[in-house]
Amino acid sequence: MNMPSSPPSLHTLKAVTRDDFPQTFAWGVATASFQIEGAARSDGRGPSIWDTFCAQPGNIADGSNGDVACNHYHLYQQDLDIMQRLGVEAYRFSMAWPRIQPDGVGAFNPKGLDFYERIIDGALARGIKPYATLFHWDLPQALQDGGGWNNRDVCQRFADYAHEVARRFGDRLSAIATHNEPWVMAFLGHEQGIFAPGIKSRKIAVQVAHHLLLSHGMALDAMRATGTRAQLGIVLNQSPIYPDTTAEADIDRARHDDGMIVRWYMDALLKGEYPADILDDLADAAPVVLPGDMAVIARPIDFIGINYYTRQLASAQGPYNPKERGLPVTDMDWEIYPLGITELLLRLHRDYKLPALYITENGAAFRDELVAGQVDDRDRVRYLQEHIAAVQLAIAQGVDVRGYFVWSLLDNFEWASGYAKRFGIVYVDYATQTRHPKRSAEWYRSFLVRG
Ligand code: IFM
Repeated sequence: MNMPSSPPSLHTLKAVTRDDFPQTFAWGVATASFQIEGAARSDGRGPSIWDTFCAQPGNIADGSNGDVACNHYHLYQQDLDIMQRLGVEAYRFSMAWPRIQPDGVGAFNPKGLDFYERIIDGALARGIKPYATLFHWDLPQALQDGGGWNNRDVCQRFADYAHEVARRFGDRLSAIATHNEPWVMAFLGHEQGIFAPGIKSRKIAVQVAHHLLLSHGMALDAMRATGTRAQLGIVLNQSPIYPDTTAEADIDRARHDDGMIVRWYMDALLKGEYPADILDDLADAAPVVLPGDMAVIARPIDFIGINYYTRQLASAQGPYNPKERGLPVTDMDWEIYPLGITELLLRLHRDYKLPALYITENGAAFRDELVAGQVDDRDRVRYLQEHIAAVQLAIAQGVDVRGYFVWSLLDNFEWASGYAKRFGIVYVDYATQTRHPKRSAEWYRSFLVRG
Protein backbone atom coordinates (compact mmCIF):
# COMPACT_ATOMS: atom_id res chain seq x y z
CA MET A 1 0.00 0.00 0.00
CA ASN A 2 1.26 3.46 -0.85
CA MET A 3 0.96 6.37 1.52
CA PRO A 4 1.29 10.02 0.50
CA SER A 5 4.86 11.14 -0.05
CA SER A 6 6.32 13.90 2.09
CA PRO A 7 5.35 17.48 1.24
CA PRO A 8 7.36 19.71 -1.07
CA SER A 9 8.30 22.98 0.59
CA LEU A 10 6.11 26.06 0.49
CA HIS A 11 8.59 28.21 -1.41
CA THR A 12 7.93 26.09 -4.53
CA LEU A 13 4.57 27.92 -4.84
CA LYS A 14 4.78 30.92 -7.14
CA ALA A 15 2.03 33.24 -8.30
CA VAL A 16 0.31 32.11 -11.48
CA THR A 17 -1.92 33.62 -14.15
CA ARG A 18 -4.48 31.81 -16.23
CA ASP A 19 -1.92 31.68 -19.04
CA ASP A 20 0.00 29.17 -16.93
CA PHE A 21 -2.91 26.74 -17.45
CA PRO A 22 -3.96 24.82 -20.56
CA GLN A 23 -6.08 26.89 -23.01
CA THR A 24 -9.04 24.54 -22.61
CA PHE A 25 -8.94 24.58 -18.78
CA ALA A 26 -12.48 25.14 -17.38
CA TRP A 27 -12.72 27.95 -14.84
CA GLY A 28 -15.87 27.87 -12.81
CA VAL A 29 -17.87 28.31 -9.67
CA ALA A 30 -19.89 25.71 -7.81
CA THR A 31 -23.12 25.57 -5.80
CA ALA A 32 -25.55 22.91 -4.59
CA SER A 33 -29.34 22.77 -4.73
CA PHE A 34 -30.29 22.57 -1.05
CA GLN A 35 -27.73 25.19 -0.11
CA ILE A 36 -29.05 27.92 -2.40
CA GLU A 37 -32.41 27.20 -4.00
CA GLY A 38 -34.99 27.73 -1.26
CA ALA A 39 -38.56 27.34 -2.64
CA ALA A 40 -38.64 24.14 -0.66
CA ARG A 41 -42.34 23.56 -1.16
CA SER A 42 -42.82 25.20 -4.54
CA ASP A 43 -43.89 23.71 -7.85
CA GLY A 44 -44.25 20.16 -6.60
CA ARG A 45 -40.88 19.67 -4.91
CA GLY A 46 -41.10 16.80 -2.43
CA PRO A 47 -39.51 16.95 1.03
CA SER A 48 -35.88 15.88 1.33
CA ILE A 49 -33.99 14.38 4.25
CA TRP A 50 -32.39 17.78 4.84
CA ASP A 51 -35.81 19.42 5.33
CA THR A 52 -36.57 16.77 7.93
CA PHE A 53 -33.15 17.04 9.58
CA CYS A 54 -33.35 20.85 9.83
CA ALA A 55 -36.77 20.60 11.48
CA GLN A 56 -35.30 18.60 14.39
CA PRO A 57 -34.13 21.03 17.09
CA GLY A 58 -30.41 21.02 17.77
CA ASN A 59 -29.26 19.74 14.38
CA ILE A 60 -28.41 23.11 12.80
CA ALA A 61 -26.23 25.56 14.73
CA ASP A 62 -28.40 28.61 14.07
CA GLY A 63 -31.69 26.70 13.91
CA SER A 64 -32.08 27.57 10.24
CA ASN A 65 -33.24 25.53 7.26
CA GLY A 66 -33.30 25.52 3.47
CA ASP A 67 -36.82 26.95 3.03
CA VAL A 68 -35.58 30.20 1.50
CA ALA A 69 -31.77 29.91 1.44
CA CYS A 70 -30.52 32.28 -1.30
CA ASN A 71 -33.88 32.14 -3.07
CA HIS A 72 -31.93 31.06 -6.13
CA TYR A 73 -35.03 29.23 -7.40
CA HIS A 74 -36.49 32.66 -8.14
CA LEU A 75 -33.29 34.71 -8.54
CA TYR A 76 -31.35 32.35 -10.78
CA GLN A 77 -31.29 34.79 -13.71
CA GLN A 78 -29.55 37.35 -11.56
CA ASP A 79 -27.09 34.72 -10.33
CA LEU A 80 -26.31 33.60 -13.86
CA ASP A 81 -25.79 37.25 -14.81
CA ILE A 82 -23.27 37.60 -11.98
CA MET A 83 -21.36 34.58 -13.27
CA GLN A 84 -21.31 36.01 -16.76
CA ARG A 85 -20.02 39.33 -15.49
CA LEU A 86 -17.24 37.56 -13.59
CA GLY A 87 -16.17 35.85 -16.80
CA VAL A 88 -16.85 32.40 -15.38
CA GLU A 89 -16.91 29.74 -18.10
CA ALA A 90 -18.33 26.77 -16.23
CA TYR A 91 -21.05 26.41 -13.62
CA ARG A 92 -21.21 23.36 -11.38
CA PHE A 93 -24.63 23.02 -9.74
CA SER A 94 -26.63 20.13 -8.37
CA MET A 95 -30.15 19.01 -9.11
CA ALA A 96 -32.52 18.36 -6.25
CA TRP A 97 -33.81 14.84 -6.78
CA PRO A 98 -37.07 15.63 -4.86
CA ARG A 99 -37.70 18.58 -7.17
CA ILE A 100 -37.43 16.31 -10.22
CA GLN A 101 -39.04 13.21 -8.73
CA PRO A 102 -40.80 14.18 -5.49
CA ASP A 103 -40.97 10.67 -4.00
CA GLY A 104 -37.78 9.35 -5.60
CA VAL A 105 -39.82 6.84 -7.57
CA GLY A 106 -42.55 7.02 -10.19
CA ALA A 107 -43.65 10.17 -11.96
CA PHE A 108 -41.19 12.95 -12.78
CA ASN A 109 -42.23 16.50 -11.97
CA PRO A 110 -42.32 18.62 -15.15
CA LYS A 111 -41.93 21.88 -13.21
CA GLY A 112 -38.81 20.59 -11.48
CA LEU A 113 -37.29 19.49 -14.77
CA ASP A 114 -38.22 22.84 -16.32
CA PHE A 115 -36.33 24.70 -13.59
CA TYR A 116 -33.09 22.89 -14.40
CA GLU A 117 -33.75 23.40 -18.10
CA ARG A 118 -33.88 27.15 -17.42
CA ILE A 119 -30.59 26.92 -15.51
CA ILE A 120 -28.89 24.92 -18.28
CA ASP A 121 -30.18 27.01 -21.15
CA GLY A 122 -29.60 30.22 -19.19
CA ALA A 123 -25.99 29.26 -18.57
CA LEU A 124 -25.42 28.26 -22.20
CA ALA A 125 -26.97 31.51 -23.44
CA ARG A 126 -24.37 33.36 -21.37
CA GLY A 127 -21.48 31.29 -22.70
CA ILE A 128 -21.21 29.23 -19.51
CA LYS A 129 -20.89 25.45 -19.67
CA PRO A 130 -23.20 23.57 -17.28
CA TYR A 131 -21.73 20.80 -15.08
CA ALA A 132 -24.48 19.01 -13.18
CA THR A 133 -24.32 16.85 -10.07
CA LEU A 134 -27.22 14.45 -9.57
CA PHE A 135 -26.96 14.01 -5.83
CA HIS A 136 -25.62 16.54 -3.38
CA TRP A 137 -27.27 14.94 -0.32
CA ASP A 138 -30.92 15.97 -0.64
CA LEU A 139 -32.47 12.49 -0.83
CA PRO A 140 -36.27 12.40 -1.22
CA GLN A 141 -37.66 11.80 2.26
CA ALA A 142 -39.97 9.11 0.89
CA LEU A 143 -36.91 7.01 0.02
CA GLN A 144 -35.45 7.53 3.48
CA ASP A 145 -38.75 6.30 4.92
CA GLY A 146 -38.06 3.04 3.09
CA GLY A 147 -34.54 2.70 4.52
CA GLY A 148 -32.67 5.30 2.46
CA TRP A 149 -29.24 4.43 1.10
CA ASN A 150 -29.05 1.45 3.45
CA ASN A 151 -31.70 -0.15 1.24
CA ARG A 152 -30.09 -1.56 -1.91
CA ASP A 153 -33.26 -0.82 -3.92
CA VAL A 154 -32.46 2.89 -3.76
CA CYS A 155 -29.57 2.25 -6.18
CA GLN A 156 -32.07 1.35 -8.91
CA ARG A 157 -34.22 4.37 -8.04
CA PHE A 158 -31.11 6.54 -8.47
CA ALA A 159 -30.26 4.94 -11.81
CA ASP A 160 -33.81 5.66 -13.04
CA TYR A 161 -33.51 9.29 -11.96
CA ALA A 162 -30.08 9.57 -13.62
CA HIS A 163 -31.50 8.11 -16.82
CA GLU A 164 -34.25 10.75 -16.93
CA VAL A 165 -31.78 13.59 -16.36
CA ALA A 166 -29.41 12.32 -19.06
CA ARG A 167 -32.30 11.68 -21.48
CA ARG A 168 -33.65 15.18 -20.98
CA PHE A 169 -30.44 17.22 -20.65
CA GLY A 170 -27.62 15.00 -21.82
CA ASP A 171 -27.37 16.88 -25.11
CA ARG A 172 -26.51 20.16 -23.36
CA LEU A 173 -24.63 19.29 -20.18
CA SER A 174 -20.84 19.28 -20.40
CA ALA A 175 -20.60 16.85 -17.53
CA ILE A 176 -22.78 14.90 -15.13
CA ALA A 177 -21.40 13.79 -11.78
CA THR A 178 -23.39 11.10 -10.04
CA HIS A 179 -22.54 11.85 -6.39
CA ASN A 180 -20.99 14.67 -4.44
CA GLU A 181 -18.67 13.51 -1.62
CA PRO A 182 -20.17 10.08 -0.96
CA TRP A 183 -17.86 9.69 2.06
CA VAL A 184 -19.55 12.68 3.72
CA MET A 185 -23.02 11.37 2.92
CA ALA A 186 -22.16 7.94 4.30
CA PHE A 187 -20.17 8.82 7.40
CA LEU A 188 -21.34 12.26 8.55
CA GLY A 189 -24.90 11.22 7.76
CA HIS A 190 -24.92 7.64 9.05
CA GLU A 191 -22.00 7.16 11.45
CA GLN A 192 -21.51 10.53 13.14
CA GLY A 193 -25.13 11.56 12.62
CA ILE A 194 -24.24 15.24 12.30
CA PHE A 195 -25.68 15.47 8.78
CA ALA A 196 -29.01 14.14 7.45
CA PRO A 197 -30.41 11.60 7.95
CA GLY A 198 -28.74 11.73 11.38
CA ILE A 199 -28.10 8.01 11.87
CA LYS A 200 -25.31 6.80 14.18
CA SER A 201 -24.17 3.34 13.12
CA ARG A 202 -20.82 2.41 11.64
CA LYS A 203 -22.26 -0.70 10.08
CA ILE A 204 -25.04 1.22 8.33
CA ALA A 205 -22.58 3.91 7.23
CA VAL A 206 -20.31 1.37 5.56
CA GLN A 207 -23.23 -0.33 3.81
CA VAL A 208 -24.41 3.09 2.65
CA ALA A 209 -20.89 3.83 1.38
CA HIS A 210 -21.08 0.68 -0.73
CA HIS A 211 -24.57 1.41 -2.03
CA LEU A 212 -23.62 4.95 -3.01
CA LEU A 213 -20.77 3.61 -5.12
CA LEU A 214 -22.94 0.86 -6.55
CA SER A 215 -25.61 3.40 -7.47
CA HIS A 216 -22.90 5.48 -9.15
CA GLY A 217 -21.98 2.56 -11.43
CA MET A 218 -25.63 1.73 -12.13
CA ALA A 219 -26.33 5.38 -12.95
CA LEU A 220 -23.38 5.46 -15.37
CA ASP A 221 -24.86 2.49 -17.24
CA ALA A 222 -28.29 4.11 -17.29
CA MET A 223 -26.92 7.42 -18.55
CA ARG A 224 -24.65 5.86 -21.19
CA ALA A 225 -27.73 4.05 -22.54
CA THR A 226 -29.22 7.43 -23.49
CA GLY A 227 -26.28 8.11 -25.82
CA THR A 228 -25.37 11.31 -23.95
CA ARG A 229 -22.10 12.95 -24.92
CA ALA A 230 -21.73 14.58 -21.50
CA GLN A 231 -18.65 13.48 -19.58
CA LEU A 232 -19.76 11.17 -16.76
CA GLY A 233 -18.04 10.94 -13.40
CA ILE A 234 -18.19 11.37 -9.66
CA VAL A 235 -17.03 14.01 -7.15
CA LEU A 236 -15.03 12.99 -4.08
CA ASN A 237 -13.80 14.85 -1.01
CA GLN A 238 -10.11 14.05 -0.79
CA SER A 239 -7.22 15.13 1.43
CA PRO A 240 -3.67 14.04 1.92
CA ILE A 241 -3.59 12.38 5.34
CA TYR A 242 -0.34 12.24 7.29
CA PRO A 243 0.54 10.72 10.64
CA ASP A 244 0.66 13.47 13.25
CA THR A 245 3.85 12.06 14.78
CA THR A 246 6.21 9.21 14.04
CA ALA A 247 4.51 7.09 16.71
CA GLU A 248 3.43 3.69 15.42
CA ALA A 249 -0.17 4.34 16.52
CA ASP A 250 -0.37 7.61 14.55
CA ILE A 251 1.11 5.95 11.46
CA ASP A 252 -1.53 3.25 11.70
CA ARG A 253 -4.26 5.82 12.19
CA ALA A 254 -3.11 7.62 9.02
CA ARG A 255 -3.18 4.33 7.12
CA HIS A 256 -6.73 3.68 8.29
CA ASP A 257 -8.06 7.19 7.60
CA ASP A 258 -6.39 7.31 4.21
CA GLY A 259 -7.91 3.90 3.48
CA MET A 260 -11.42 5.02 4.41
CA ILE A 261 -11.35 8.37 2.60
CA VAL A 262 -8.94 8.06 -0.31
CA ARG A 263 -8.25 4.41 -1.15
CA TRP A 264 -11.79 3.12 -0.48
CA TYR A 265 -13.07 5.30 -3.30
CA MET A 266 -10.14 5.32 -5.68
CA ASP A 267 -9.50 1.56 -5.41
CA ALA A 268 -13.17 0.75 -5.91
CA LEU A 269 -13.67 3.10 -8.85
CA LEU A 270 -10.36 2.51 -10.62
CA LYS A 271 -9.36 -1.02 -9.60
CA GLY A 272 -12.71 -2.62 -8.80
CA GLU A 273 -11.79 -3.63 -5.27
CA TYR A 274 -11.94 -2.33 -1.71
CA PRO A 275 -8.61 -2.07 0.12
CA ALA A 276 -7.96 -5.34 1.94
CA ASP A 277 -6.54 -3.68 5.07
CA ILE A 278 -9.72 -1.62 5.46
CA LEU A 279 -11.99 -4.63 5.02
CA ASP A 280 -9.93 -6.24 7.80
CA ASP A 281 -10.23 -3.14 9.98
CA LEU A 282 -13.99 -3.04 9.45
CA ALA A 283 -14.39 -6.69 10.42
CA ASP A 284 -18.12 -7.16 11.24
CA ALA A 285 -18.94 -3.74 9.83
CA ALA A 286 -17.66 -4.68 6.35
CA PRO A 287 -20.42 -4.20 3.77
CA VAL A 288 -22.48 -6.85 2.04
CA VAL A 289 -21.07 -6.88 -1.50
CA LEU A 290 -22.90 -9.08 -4.00
CA PRO A 291 -21.14 -10.81 -6.91
CA GLY A 292 -20.74 -8.35 -9.77
CA ASP A 293 -21.04 -5.20 -7.63
CA MET A 294 -17.39 -4.24 -7.89
CA ALA A 295 -17.43 -4.54 -11.69
CA VAL A 296 -20.40 -2.16 -11.80
CA ILE A 297 -18.65 0.32 -9.50
CA ALA A 298 -15.54 0.25 -11.70
CA ARG A 299 -17.33 1.05 -14.96
CA PRO A 300 -15.17 3.29 -17.18
CA ILE A 301 -15.43 6.86 -15.99
CA ASP A 302 -14.64 10.09 -17.84
CA PHE A 303 -13.61 12.17 -14.86
CA ILE A 304 -13.20 12.33 -11.13
CA GLY A 305 -13.91 15.61 -9.37
CA ILE A 306 -11.78 16.40 -6.36
CA ASN A 307 -13.10 18.65 -3.59
CA TYR A 308 -10.13 19.92 -1.62
CA TYR A 309 -10.21 22.15 1.45
CA THR A 310 -7.43 21.05 3.79
CA ARG A 311 -5.01 18.30 4.75
CA GLN A 312 -5.49 15.97 7.69
CA LEU A 313 -3.04 14.94 10.37
CA ALA A 314 -4.03 11.60 11.83
CA SER A 315 -3.53 11.04 15.52
CA ALA A 316 -4.37 8.04 17.65
CA GLN A 317 -5.45 10.59 20.28
CA GLY A 318 -8.38 11.63 18.08
CA PRO A 319 -9.11 14.84 16.17
CA TYR A 320 -6.92 17.89 16.78
CA ASN A 321 -7.70 21.57 16.48
CA PRO A 322 -5.26 23.25 14.05
CA LYS A 323 -5.99 26.68 15.54
CA GLU A 324 -4.79 25.54 18.95
CA ARG A 325 -1.53 24.56 17.27
CA GLY A 326 -1.13 28.03 15.84
CA LEU A 327 -1.73 26.92 12.28
CA PRO A 328 -3.56 29.29 9.91
CA VAL A 329 -7.25 28.40 9.71
CA THR A 330 -10.46 29.47 7.99
CA ASP A 331 -13.69 30.24 9.83
CA MET A 332 -14.43 26.48 9.76
CA ASP A 333 -11.23 26.01 11.79
CA TRP A 334 -9.83 24.05 8.84
CA GLU A 335 -6.10 24.48 8.34
CA ILE A 336 -5.12 26.57 5.31
CA TYR A 337 -2.69 24.28 3.54
CA PRO A 338 -2.49 24.99 -0.21
CA LEU A 339 0.26 22.50 -1.00
CA GLY A 340 -2.04 19.72 0.14
CA ILE A 341 -3.74 19.96 -3.23
CA THR A 342 -0.41 19.40 -5.02
CA GLU A 343 0.52 16.54 -2.72
CA LEU A 344 -2.83 14.87 -3.15
CA LEU A 345 -2.85 15.19 -6.94
CA LEU A 346 0.71 13.89 -7.28
CA ARG A 347 -0.02 10.96 -5.02
CA LEU A 348 -3.18 10.01 -6.97
CA HIS A 349 -1.26 10.38 -10.24
CA ARG A 350 1.45 8.08 -8.88
CA ASP A 351 -0.84 5.39 -7.48
CA TYR A 352 -3.71 5.19 -9.97
CA LYS A 353 -4.47 5.12 -13.66
CA LEU A 354 -6.61 8.22 -13.49
CA PRO A 355 -9.26 9.63 -15.78
CA ALA A 356 -9.35 13.42 -16.24
CA LEU A 357 -9.48 15.27 -12.94
CA TYR A 358 -11.30 18.46 -12.04
CA ILE A 359 -11.01 20.45 -8.85
CA THR A 360 -14.76 20.57 -8.41
CA GLU A 361 -14.63 22.51 -5.12
CA ASN A 362 -12.06 24.65 -3.38
CA GLY A 363 -12.68 27.67 -1.22
CA ALA A 364 -12.91 29.01 2.28
CA ALA A 365 -15.28 30.45 4.86
CA PHE A 366 -14.21 33.70 6.49
CA ARG A 367 -16.01 36.17 8.74
CA ASP A 368 -17.01 38.52 5.99
CA GLU A 369 -18.62 41.82 6.80
CA LEU A 370 -20.58 44.02 4.49
CA VAL A 371 -19.39 47.59 4.98
CA ALA A 372 -20.89 50.29 2.78
CA GLY A 373 -21.81 47.67 0.21
CA GLN A 374 -18.27 46.20 0.06
CA VAL A 375 -16.72 43.03 1.43
CA ASP A 376 -12.95 43.20 1.71
CA ASP A 377 -12.17 39.48 1.89
CA ARG A 378 -8.41 39.59 1.31
CA ASP A 379 -7.97 36.29 3.14
CA ARG A 380 -10.13 34.55 0.58
CA VAL A 381 -8.27 36.17 -2.33
CA ARG A 382 -5.03 34.83 -0.93
CA TYR A 383 -6.54 31.42 -0.27
CA LEU A 384 -7.72 31.16 -3.87
CA GLN A 385 -4.46 32.47 -5.33
CA GLU A 386 -2.38 29.99 -3.36
CA HIS A 387 -4.59 27.01 -4.06
CA ILE A 388 -4.79 27.79 -7.77
CA ALA A 389 -0.99 28.03 -7.81
CA ALA A 390 -0.84 24.65 -6.06
CA VAL A 391 -3.06 23.12 -8.75
CA GLN A 392 -0.76 24.52 -11.43
CA LEU A 393 2.23 22.97 -9.68
CA ALA A 394 0.62 19.55 -10.04
CA ILE A 395 -0.28 20.13 -13.69
CA ALA A 396 3.31 21.17 -14.37
CA GLN A 397 4.37 17.80 -12.98
CA GLY A 398 2.10 15.88 -15.32
CA VAL A 399 -1.28 15.58 -13.59
CA ASP A 400 -4.20 15.88 -16.02
CA VAL A 401 -6.40 18.48 -14.31
CA ARG A 402 -9.01 20.00 -16.64
CA GLY A 403 -10.77 22.58 -14.52
CA TYR A 404 -11.18 24.43 -11.23
CA PHE A 405 -14.42 25.48 -9.53
CA VAL A 406 -14.51 27.93 -6.63
CA TRP A 407 -16.74 26.90 -3.75
CA SER A 408 -18.87 28.86 -3.77
CA LEU A 409 -20.49 31.44 -6.00
CA LEU A 410 -22.76 32.59 -3.17
CA ASP A 411 -22.78 32.55 0.61
CA ASN A 412 -25.22 29.76 1.37
CA PHE A 413 -26.62 27.22 3.81
CA GLU A 414 -23.52 25.52 5.19
CA TRP A 415 -25.31 22.38 6.41
CA ALA A 416 -25.06 21.85 10.19
CA SER A 417 -23.40 25.28 10.53
CA GLY A 418 -26.42 27.05 9.01
CA TYR A 419 -25.90 30.48 7.47
CA ALA A 420 -23.18 31.70 9.82
CA LYS A 421 -20.32 30.36 7.68
CA ARG A 422 -19.82 32.32 4.48
CA PHE A 423 -18.05 30.53 1.61
CA GLY A 424 -19.23 32.78 -1.23
CA ILE A 425 -17.23 35.06 -3.46
CA VAL A 426 -20.55 36.90 -3.59
CA TYR A 427 -21.99 38.10 -0.29
CA VAL A 428 -25.66 37.36 0.28
CA ASP A 429 -27.59 39.74 2.50
CA TYR A 430 -30.22 37.23 3.60
CA ALA A 431 -32.60 39.89 4.92
CA THR A 432 -32.98 41.49 1.49
CA GLN A 433 -31.58 38.71 -0.74
CA THR A 434 -29.27 41.24 -2.35
CA ARG A 435 -25.98 39.99 -3.77
CA HIS A 436 -22.71 41.88 -3.28
CA PRO A 437 -19.68 40.56 -5.15
CA LYS A 438 -16.78 40.51 -2.67
CA ARG A 439 -13.22 41.58 -3.38
CA SER A 440 -12.54 37.89 -4.16
CA ALA A 441 -15.16 37.94 -6.93
CA GLU A 442 -13.48 40.97 -8.47
CA TRP A 443 -10.11 39.25 -8.09
CA TYR A 444 -11.44 36.11 -9.82
CA ARG A 445 -12.83 38.30 -12.63
CA SER A 446 -9.47 39.97 -13.16
CA PHE A 447 -7.70 36.59 -13.01
CA LEU A 448 -10.02 35.25 -15.70
CA VAL A 449 -9.75 38.17 -18.11
CA ARG A 450 -7.89 37.00 -21.18
CA GLY A 451 -4.86 38.78 -22.50
O1 IFM B 1 -20.61 23.39 1.55
C1 IFM B 1 -19.91 22.20 1.37
C2 IFM B 1 -20.36 21.50 0.11
O2 IFM B 1 -21.72 21.24 0.12
C3 IFM B 1 -19.64 20.19 -0.04
N1 IFM B 1 -18.22 20.36 0.09
C4 IFM B 1 -17.71 21.13 1.19
C5 IFM B 1 -18.43 22.46 1.28
C6 IFM B 1 -17.89 23.28 2.47
O3 IFM B 1 -18.12 22.60 3.65
